Amino acid sequence: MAYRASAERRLQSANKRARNLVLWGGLLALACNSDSTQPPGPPALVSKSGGDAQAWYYNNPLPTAFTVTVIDANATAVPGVRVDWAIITGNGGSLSHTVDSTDSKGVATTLLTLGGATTYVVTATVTGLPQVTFTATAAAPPVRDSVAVKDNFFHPDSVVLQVNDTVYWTWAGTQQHNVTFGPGMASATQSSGTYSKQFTTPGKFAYTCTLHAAMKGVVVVVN
Ligand SMILES: [Cu+2]
Repeated sequence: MAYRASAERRLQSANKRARNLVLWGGLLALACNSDSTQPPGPPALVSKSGGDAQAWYYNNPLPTAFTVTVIDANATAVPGVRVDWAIITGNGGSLSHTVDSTDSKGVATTLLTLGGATTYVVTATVTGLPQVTFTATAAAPPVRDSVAVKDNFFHPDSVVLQVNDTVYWTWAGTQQHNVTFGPGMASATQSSGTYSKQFTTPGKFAYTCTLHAAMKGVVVVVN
């Protein structure tokens, strides 16, 4: 009986060692598979990785570039692949690149500037692979925007308007607040009333209430 028990213990212990060996072998195999020094194979897939389906304003660059990623059959990024970009719908639009080459992460980009059309279709082509299609739409920017100064937030906290137009802030809370873009570009600190400012250059202009650091807003001025 004692002999049998000790034989079982030896067997269990041998099984444990065998399981450990299998486990380590598996981990080693995984480590070898993820060897990143393996050069990528030929391009197998082009996929969209950013910028599709933006709605923006006539005659302005989109906020985000169109981006594609090229991978091989093992999903490894392929650098140095030629990507041709073309506008197939959209009069007056233009692209920052009509030819780009994928970078070390397999990524190629182009930035579309909208023209006077309302709908745009842009293709990304890698020879021998299915084409990828991006869309964008354009509309006229708002000509005037109003912002409520509340306790303790701006509503809305982001507005878009066309260059040379004006934003109007109206105090709508009970506490004191201000609209401050920076030195020499600020409203009074007040609990009622209005403030307005004309914007004569395109860009993104952030502002805050200096009494309440969490009160933040931005004015986006487009062409
Ligand atoms: Cu405030």
